[in-house]
This record gives sequence, structure tokens and C-alpha cells, in this order.
Amino acid sequence: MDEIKKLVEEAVSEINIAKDSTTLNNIRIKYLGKKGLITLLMKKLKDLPQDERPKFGALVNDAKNVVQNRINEKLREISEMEKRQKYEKMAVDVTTPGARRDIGHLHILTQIQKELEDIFISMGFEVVEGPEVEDTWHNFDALNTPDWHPARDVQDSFYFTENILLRTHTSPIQVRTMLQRKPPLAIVSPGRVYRRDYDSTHLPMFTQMEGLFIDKNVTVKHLKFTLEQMVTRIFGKDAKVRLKPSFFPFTEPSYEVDVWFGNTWLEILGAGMVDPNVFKNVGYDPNVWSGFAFGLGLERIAMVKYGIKDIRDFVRNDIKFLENY
Ligand code: FA5
Repeated sequence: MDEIKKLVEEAVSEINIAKDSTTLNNIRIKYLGKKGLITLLMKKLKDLPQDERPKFGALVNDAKNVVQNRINEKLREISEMEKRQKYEKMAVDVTTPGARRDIGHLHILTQIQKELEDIFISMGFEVVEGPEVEDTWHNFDALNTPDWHPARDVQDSFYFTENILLRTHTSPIQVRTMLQRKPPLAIVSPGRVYRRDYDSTHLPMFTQMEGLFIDKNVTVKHLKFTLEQMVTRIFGKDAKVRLKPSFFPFTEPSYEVDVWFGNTWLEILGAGMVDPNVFKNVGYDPNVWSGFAFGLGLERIAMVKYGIKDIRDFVRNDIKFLENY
């Protein structure tokens, strides 16, 4: 009986440390196989006295059952563990950072344009657009720009015919809007314009935004206030505006407008009070109506704001440049 107990203990301790099903199978063969240590005990039955045989037989059977059950139990544990390991290997870690996907965004000039539109819309201006192919009357004559003006020279502009050209500024939209509507008016007009220019601060195709405000008793104060609002919202509250005397045929008086930003004055736009001749050209009474107008270069605004040195970067289509903004 002691021998049975000892064999069972040995078998169980071997089963306990087994790590896989092959080892368990070997243990089963070692103890319960045809020539297994526990199976062989049965052969001792015949050496025992008749009356002890049933009890001994039962004990050996119990021992077989205990070992077999323990093996079965251990097999289940192992297969559970193997399953768990398999699933752990298959598992996806949802906290792992994903592969990066590049998402496009609006071009820096489009961003600046939208920013400016929002600023002027918040002040009650409306966005109005016009054609890029213009006639000389809207682009020059109606704007009080006579034949002899250098801007009309074929050296400065892109002509299709004698009277049709790519607009050289957004100011013809002033004329078109005044002809279509009655004052008072408050509009801004963004768009592409074209000139025979090309260097690090001038492009042959660039972007302007025109502003036009017409009402009774409009003064330079209204112009300056409006530009100050725009400039502080684009460049920050420390930005200042300075008007310098200048000349445009369609405004009187006319100004170059500088902005104080990054410790220096930088020129960003042209402006002035609408010339009475322009009002006459569109049928507005200059004794009743007054107004201011301005035209700013969007590339210049972006260059000042972000410290961009070469205007040609806007059209080089270099992702490395564009990604910065
Ligand atoms: C004009 O175009 C006037 N129409 C502006 C205006 C409107 C004045 C209404 C008064 C009333 P100017 O040629 O200065 O003005 O151009 C205006 C702005 O466009 C300049 O300040 C500059 O920022 C920008 N600009 C001019 N030429 C180029 C160019 N070749 N490339 C990039 N920006 C330019």
C-alpha cells in the first residue's frame, strides 16, 4: 500500500511540472501504459492472499484514476495556456500609434484670403468677385487712368487685343460693382491679377484684395480705422498703421500704407479716397457720396506675417515650403 501511495505521489509531482502534452503522454505511458509502473502492480495481485485481493485491486484502480484524472486536468490547463499564448500573439495593441497619413491643407494664400475675408465680413463688408480677363475701360479709363499712364503700356500688362487684357489690379471690380448697385456700399474683392513683373518681390501673377466703402461723409479716419482693425487682427495688437502720401489716378488723396511689425515699417498696400472723377464715370454724384478704397497684395501680407523672403516660393509648389503654413 505504501508502494502505491509512493508511486501516485511520484506520478503527480511529475505531472505538476510537465510543460507540454508530449511530456504528459510519456508520464501516462510510464505509469498507466501496458508496462506502466501502476499497471504492473496488478500483476502482484496473484501473489496476495485471496481475501486481500479485492481491497488491493480497488486501491490500484483508485491510484490509476487519480493519476489519469490529474493528467486530464493538466492537459486541459496546458491547452488553455497554449490557446491563451496563441491569442496573445494574435492580439492587436490598439494603443500602438498608427501609420502616419499626410493630410493636405489649404495653400497659405488661400488661408490668408479667408482670414481677411472673415475680418472684413465681421465689419459688414461683402465679398464680391470679378473677371480676370478685363477690358481697358474697366481696368483703366473708368478708374481715371488716362492713355499716357505707364501701367497701360504693353510692357506692363498682358494684352489679348488692344482693348482686352488680363486685369492688372482688382480695382475694376470697384467699377463693376458701382455700376451694378446703388450706394452705400462695403465690399472686398479678392482675386488674381497680372503684370509683367518678375523678381524676388514681384510675380507676373499675384493676388490682391480690393476694398471699397461708399457712404455719405466718409473720411480718411474711416479708412485708417478700418485698416487698423484689419492689421491688428492679422499681425497682432501691437501692429500699427502709417499712411504716406502717394499717387493713384483713381484716389485723391492717395496713400501707401505701411504696417509696423517685427520692429520695422513694411509697405503692404495702396489706398485713398475715391476720386470724384471715378464717381462721375459710374454715375454717382460726387457731391453726395464719398468713400475710401484700398488694394492690398496677399503675398506681401503673408511675407510680412511669416517672414518669407522670396515671393516665388508661393508658386514653386514645393511641399517642404507649403507644409510650414
Ligand atoms: C494698385 O494695384 C492699386 N489698384 C491699389 C489701390 C486700390 C490703390 C484702391 C488705391 C485704391 P499697386 O500697384 O501699388 O496698387 O499694388 C498694390 C499692392 O499689390 C502692392 O502694395 C503690393 O503689395 C502688391 N503688388 C504689386 N505688384 C506686385 C507684384 N508684381 N507681385 C506681387 N505683389 C505685387
